[in-house]
Amino acid sequence: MKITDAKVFVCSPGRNFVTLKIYTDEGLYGLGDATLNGRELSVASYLEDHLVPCLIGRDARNIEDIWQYFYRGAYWRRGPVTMAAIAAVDMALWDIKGKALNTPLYNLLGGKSRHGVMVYGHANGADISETVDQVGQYIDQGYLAIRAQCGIPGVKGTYGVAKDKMFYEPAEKGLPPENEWSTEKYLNHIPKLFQTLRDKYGDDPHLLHDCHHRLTPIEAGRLGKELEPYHLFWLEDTVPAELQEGFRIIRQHTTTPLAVGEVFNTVFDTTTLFTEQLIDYCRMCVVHSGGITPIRKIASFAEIYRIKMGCHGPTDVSPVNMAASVHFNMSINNFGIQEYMRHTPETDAVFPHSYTFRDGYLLPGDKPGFGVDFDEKLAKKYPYERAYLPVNRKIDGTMFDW
Ligand code: GCO
Ligand code: MG
Repeated sequence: MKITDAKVFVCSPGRNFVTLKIYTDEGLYGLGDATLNGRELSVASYLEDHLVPCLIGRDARNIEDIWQYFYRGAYWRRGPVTMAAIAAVDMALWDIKGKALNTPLYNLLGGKSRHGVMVYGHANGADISETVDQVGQYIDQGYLAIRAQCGIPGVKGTYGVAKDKMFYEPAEKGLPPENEWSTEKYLNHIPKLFQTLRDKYGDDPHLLHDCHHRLTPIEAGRLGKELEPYHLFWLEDTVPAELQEGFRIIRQHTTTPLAVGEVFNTVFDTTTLFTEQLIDYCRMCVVHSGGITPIRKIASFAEIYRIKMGCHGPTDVSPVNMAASVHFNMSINNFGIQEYMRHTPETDAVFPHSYTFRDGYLLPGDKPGFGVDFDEKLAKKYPYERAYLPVNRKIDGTMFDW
């Protein structure tokens, strides 16, 4: 089965997405997601200018070899742009294989390990009471797990507090907006949020929280310790993700489960964390870690250390990635949870998909491959619009992590 063509589409049905479509001489095509928030056009160029020319004429069935050709065969490796581009190729080839064998992807990855993929939704509010109400709304919709973020008094524009409650979107059109940050105020406030949530909703809902890489290891240790009475499902991205050794300090101070990995690109980002058992959940994303082929190997590596997968699934990757992630999660034993931020109706219309949400779980459906399509005609109505994630400064103006 020869690859005859591959096209890259950049569209913006509510936000920007980069989509790869690979065509074969047997009339089958496959879809891959290549979206990298705020850097979409770099990945589109990487694909169009550097990968697509090398793809034409290759046998679409040889997924492992094509992955190694683009990763191992290249001198310049790793990094989010490279890995998102390789991931799109890899995803599209798995989609084609599923269609060629007329079976949903999870069957090719070992079959079902569970009846559905437990997901967590994003509750957020300007203050504690608004967030508490939002958590209640997610519980009412059947969610079993909810991430809770809230505004910090005296701080403008805190991470995770959205303008649109249901369709949280961190990027903004135009140039990067500036947010404000105070670690002191944040650390004093967040335990109160979780105390209120447990008082109101009891022990059952799984509660999660994302620090978005803003703490030092000892600050993370303090927060984890103060949150212990509220038994979080996980505390995410406490320190900058590059600082693998920092997790040793956090672990010495708290039993709150730790999650990290949404900005990781290869297995080499995980080695210290896995082998020293410094985290509980690996949050790598199918698209940003090079596709289905490598993330399966990463999950197997994590399994040895009893670390579970909790894949990144924000609105800033497309339903193609979400479907790939659901199939992958269905198949592995060490599945923990899947992040699920709902896409807007505009996005869903451009990417019709067979996965559905029911009673706290995503179900993959039984269409062959990923079960996602791409409406090219509709996508043309939504051209690319420049948009950036915010940047972040301390209250005194010092540049900080966003
Ligand atoms: C999450 C993430 C996102 C990121 C976003 C950046 O846990 O979902 O932290 O909200 O900020 O994906 O592009
Ligand atoms: Mg996060």
